[in-house]
Amino acid sequence: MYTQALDIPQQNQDKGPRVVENAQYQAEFDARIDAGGYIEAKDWMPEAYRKTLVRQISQHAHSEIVGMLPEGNWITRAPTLKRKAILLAKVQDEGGHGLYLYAAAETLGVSRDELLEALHSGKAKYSSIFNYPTLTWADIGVIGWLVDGAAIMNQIPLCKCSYGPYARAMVRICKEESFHQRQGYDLLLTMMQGTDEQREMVQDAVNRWWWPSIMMFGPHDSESTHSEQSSRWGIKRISNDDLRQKFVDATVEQAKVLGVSLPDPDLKWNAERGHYDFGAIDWDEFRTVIAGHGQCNVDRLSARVKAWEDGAWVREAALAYAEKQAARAKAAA
Ligand code: FAQ
Repeated sequence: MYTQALDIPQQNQDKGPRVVENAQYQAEFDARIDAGGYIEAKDWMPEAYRKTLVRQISQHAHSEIVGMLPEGNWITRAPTLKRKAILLAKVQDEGGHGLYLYAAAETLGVSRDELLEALHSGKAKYSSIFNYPTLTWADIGVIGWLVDGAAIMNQIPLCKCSYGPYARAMVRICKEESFHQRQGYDLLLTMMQGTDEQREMVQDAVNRWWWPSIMMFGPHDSESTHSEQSSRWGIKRISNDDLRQKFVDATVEQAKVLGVSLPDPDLKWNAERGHYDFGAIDWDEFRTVIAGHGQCNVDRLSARVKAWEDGAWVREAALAYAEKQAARAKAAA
């Protein structure tokens, strides 16, 4: 159901006696990767490359649709019609990103049902960041500024990732994420020009979201299980730590313009490195969250499972309609 792949990628038919031919395919694949070229859905690819992409793209897709929940929580409470319309559009965009990404994963020979089953059973990961609660309206601005800001920093290099369908999906996603980041920053600028209470709300939200945003980039390079291989395959173009540093460097300046402080006493400019130094990350917290024990993991997953179950009639109706159309087309032929 819903599979976009027109057929099963070639490597699945090439098991057993055709090892020699696979070696030739492997050489062609390596040469294309080394030349910075793209691999397309119907090209031969090593099984491990395919599996890595299915893992990363599906986790990314899950993050987008789970990521709709913390902000969706505030649509009915947006303070003005303009902010409500912006937030509705943003949350809808995140749903769209999930759809492009599931479609990109499906080109690798997996079905959307399988991917969603992995999310619903807790087998598949989604981004740690979406397991934190949205307590005030300022959280909506801070998600746009910091969470979408971190997402863009991580996703721009993915526009040049070696797998064509993923890279192309990322181009459109990054354009939309850029609007998301700006609307968040604009919301915060407005609040910072308001009352003391509003400024305090912004500062409180920044204090709660800063460290989880820094964790979004994943473990230190030395602890990252997939980085070395993914970089060799041209999936990962910039390492977790380098992206995190780029994000910190850009964000400190934006915080100054906004007039908020960042909750890190060790944050200071290092002229020798030409970067901001920052404090130690609480990796225990990160590990707890990705193991399913963060503040909102249970709520997020149960909301997704409920949405899937409540939507069963839509999927059944769509299938029945498609079958009817196919039967009509056959009868007319
Ligand atoms: N959360 O070896 P690495 C968004 C896992 S989209 C949870 O370094 P890798 C838009 C990792 O999966 C946000 N798990 O892994 C939005 C692996 O576990 P596994 C999502 C994490 O893949 C905004 C293990 O740790 N973006 O925000 C996290 O090479 C606002 C070892 O890590 C993407 O998915 C984490 N933060 O690098 C939506 C971008 N970090 O699979 C709504 C695409 C690491 O072996 C509202 N993904 N892990 O069980 C990537 O770029 C990469 O997958 C990384 C991780 C960089 C996230």
